[in-house]
Amino acid sequence: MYNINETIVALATPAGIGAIGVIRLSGSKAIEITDKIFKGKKLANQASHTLHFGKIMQGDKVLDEAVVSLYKAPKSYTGEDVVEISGHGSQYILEQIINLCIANGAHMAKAGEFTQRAFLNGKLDLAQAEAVADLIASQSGAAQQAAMHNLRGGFSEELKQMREQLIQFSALIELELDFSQEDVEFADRTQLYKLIHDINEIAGKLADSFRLGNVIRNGVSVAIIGKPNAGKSTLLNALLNEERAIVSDIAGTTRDTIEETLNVNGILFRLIDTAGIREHTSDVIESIGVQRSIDTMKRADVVVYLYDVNNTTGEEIAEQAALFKQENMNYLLVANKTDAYFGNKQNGTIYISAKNKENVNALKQALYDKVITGDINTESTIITNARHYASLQEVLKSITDIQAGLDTHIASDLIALDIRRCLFYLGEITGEVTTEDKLDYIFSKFCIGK
Ligand SMILES: Nc1nc2c(ncn2[C@@H]2O[C@H](COP(=O)(O)OP(=O)(O)OP(=O)(O)O)[C@@H](O)[C@H]2O)c(=O)[nH]1
Ligand SMILES: [Mg+2]
Repeated sequence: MYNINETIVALATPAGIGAIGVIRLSGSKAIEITDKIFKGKKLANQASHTLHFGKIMQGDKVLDEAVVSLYKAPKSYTGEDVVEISGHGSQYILEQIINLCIANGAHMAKAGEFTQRAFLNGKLDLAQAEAVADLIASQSGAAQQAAMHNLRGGFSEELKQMREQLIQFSALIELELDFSQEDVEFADRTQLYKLIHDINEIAGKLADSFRLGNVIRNGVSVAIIGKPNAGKSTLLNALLNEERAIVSDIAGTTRDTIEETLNVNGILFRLIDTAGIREHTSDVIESIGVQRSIDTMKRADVVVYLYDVNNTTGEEIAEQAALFKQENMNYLLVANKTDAYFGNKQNGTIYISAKNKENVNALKQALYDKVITGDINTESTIITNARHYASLQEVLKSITDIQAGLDTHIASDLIALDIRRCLFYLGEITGEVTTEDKLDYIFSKFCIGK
């Protein structure tokens, strides 16, 4: 539980050694507290959005030389008075500065508390606040773009407008209930129908974008699976363009899974090299590795089945493919060692030479195409948040009920109920409807200092 009256402090930059480290304070006493430990101009008398050089004093000892940035309420990230102290990036110095702030009345900020205050002060809605966390966590171009789009308002505005229109209808319908004896209709059913139709379309499109959003936000896990010596580790190295995994002509070289990330056109792929799968091995460690490979394969978003084209029969491959299909897996068949192969090529199979890095780019593109259909339109809104997705599903359900109610001319009070349900879930996304517990939960997933 947060106490919004407290002035909070936290390190805003990562812990560790850096050229500078930034400590951030927010709250009504942010400037007063900083004035107590800062030797330079009196900050309380300075204008907002100004920088001040001075000394951070620990009693009469100079602890550090620092630059202080001032943001006065409401023109700051949180909407409160905010001070940022940029000191030298020594963990010791930064800890001491934080301790000084606490000794002078500041409280250590909890995870996400700065952004939660920004939300509570109306600087951001909930979906935007969540986009801040996504932006910080983004590890690829696509993730950054989607988060940035949502931070700038993305779909919030659209949802808010729909919600407001629906509120008007809800009010009119509830008014009808007061006149239920007189059989009047204040709410224009044709207009309501149109609005419901629009909400259905927009919410449906947003919900559909979640599959892609999930890929963008969490990346795609790719298990490289196959028999020993197929060239899986060689392929991992070729994809990464780096000698990451040990390669040898001894079957059973890779024992444990090896995971590395690869960025393809802005999408993050987590490649997992696995131990070659063979049924009969007396080696205990190898058989643990084989079990791990099977588990990895089951969890992966995409399975790359790699085989040595020179010693694998068509029946074997067909059998594998049937197995993947039966398990509903997203898979690619990849034939390796084409440098020593002169036979026929099958449709639907990618032929590569991992050793000579031949056609490896085609495989990268095939991986990308497996998860992304068409271009990622960076300007369109993509839902990346499971919470939003869950709420949108509920919006869509209530819309179906409203529509059915209108079609069958059911009583207004029942329609009013479904509309309220729809309003609730629309409002939940942007935070217009929320509870303190829910907020605490959402913001606790943030990092401290944001
Ligand atoms: N000619 C040829 N040899 C390859 C190719 N790719 C891998 N090899 C060779 O095949 C052998 C096995 O390669 P690895 O990458 O260790 O095979 P793996 O599938 O990881 O094997 P395990 O870890 O034992 O399951 C090595 O001698 C590689 O040099 C290729 O494209 N062409
Ligand atoms: Mg290997």
